[in-house]
Amino acid sequence: MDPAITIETLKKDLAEMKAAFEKKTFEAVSAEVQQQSNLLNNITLEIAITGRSGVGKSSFVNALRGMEDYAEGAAKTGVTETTMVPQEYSHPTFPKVKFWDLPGFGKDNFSAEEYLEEVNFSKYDFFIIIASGRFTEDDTNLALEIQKNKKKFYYVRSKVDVDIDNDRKSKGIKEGDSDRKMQSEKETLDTVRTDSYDNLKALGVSSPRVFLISRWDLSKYDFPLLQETIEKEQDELKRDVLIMCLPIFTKDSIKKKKAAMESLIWKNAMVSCTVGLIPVPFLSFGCDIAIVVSTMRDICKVFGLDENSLNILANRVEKDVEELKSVIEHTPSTGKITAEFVMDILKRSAMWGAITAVEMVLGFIPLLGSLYGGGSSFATTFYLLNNFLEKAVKDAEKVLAKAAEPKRHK
Ligand SMILES: Nc1nc2c(ncn2[C@@H]2O[C@H](COP(=O)(O)OP(=O)(O)OP(=O)(O)O)[C@@H](O)[C@H]2O)c(=O)[nH]1
Ligand SMILES: [Mg+2]
Repeated sequence: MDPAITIETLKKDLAEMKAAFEKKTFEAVSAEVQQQSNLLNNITLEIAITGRSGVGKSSFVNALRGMEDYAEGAAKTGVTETTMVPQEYSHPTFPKVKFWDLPGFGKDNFSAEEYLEEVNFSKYDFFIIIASGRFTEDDTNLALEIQKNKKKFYYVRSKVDVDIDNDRKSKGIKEGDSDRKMQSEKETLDTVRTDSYDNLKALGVSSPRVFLISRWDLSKYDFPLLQETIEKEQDELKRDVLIMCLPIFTKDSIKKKKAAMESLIWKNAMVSCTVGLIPVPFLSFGCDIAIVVSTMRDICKVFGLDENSLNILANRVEKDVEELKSVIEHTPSTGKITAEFVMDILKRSAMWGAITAVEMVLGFIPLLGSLYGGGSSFATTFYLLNNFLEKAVKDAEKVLAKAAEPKRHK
């Protein structure tokens, strides 16, 4: 693996760690790091999707998981037979992240309080309340009850693609007339937005927030804003998990993922050096290669470079998965990221200069140096993972660009 990262970047990456050590004792940082290092496998995120019957709850769950409604294991849609049992659906690559398809409410004479009790509300991190037309008193009562229980909720207005299509047709705008179509779309979105605000205000909500979405394309309308809003309102660890697991629609989401991973990397590098100090053959330092391997695999998953995520993306943008894979230059498939792969990089000399530099930078945490064999175990792991991250980011940007290219007509 050739160096992809500069010393300046490495120094910047060490800043957060430096700040942590300045604020807290070594023991306190170590304890936190132990807890946070395996973030993606330790922290659960339970997301409740609720709303009246037929508003598109199950469809939204499928869209979040990047699944067709007819795929095996997808939430059943279009059927009105709902039971009072919440259905659990795991994120396709991060199983600790769960989407809960809650039963439709408002038809069984359940009060909001009874409904929430029935669906075991306390386990969810936040709620998404969907309406496909006007919001009703049922929706606002539910929101009020959620708020009473000190949980967050987000109003989502689904099926805006239907509104856009209906308006276009009623104005007599042809499918191919792209200028007028765009103008009409903007007008429809403005109208739906204003209507939803007014509608919720009339129901007594003082400053409503509503996010407009279509299950058919989460990169459009307000889904990216919804994602960003939810992220901002989570505590630090859940926010990082959310950032890591949500789909990439823009370069900005890649940037956010990178920052979250940088924070994870110094923690994982520390743990890798403390767990057992397993000596690496031929080298003068020890580290836990299994942790390095699993962090590299997580990096691939976070940036959508693993087989599963690439297939989901290919499906979403209706492209051949091989076409997307063809632009990946630096990151091996997750199956090839093994202990041998890591050892192989370690044995090559290209990076030793950089590692010496990291060791020098580490002078600011003398204790670290004395604990970890002069700092070289940490420096090596830290360098290796950040270099890998840099490369994954480059590949993720290329995949994003490729996915956005217009489809080739055969
Ligand atoms: N055009 C369009 N159709 C949607 C959208 N979301 C859902 N639908 C359709 O609306 C119908 C109902 O969707 P479901 O996801 O089954 O609704 P639900 O809220 O789970 O319904 P219940 O489980 O019965 O409460 C299905 O035919 C979906 O295909 C959307 O964003 N756009
Ligand atoms: Mg359903």
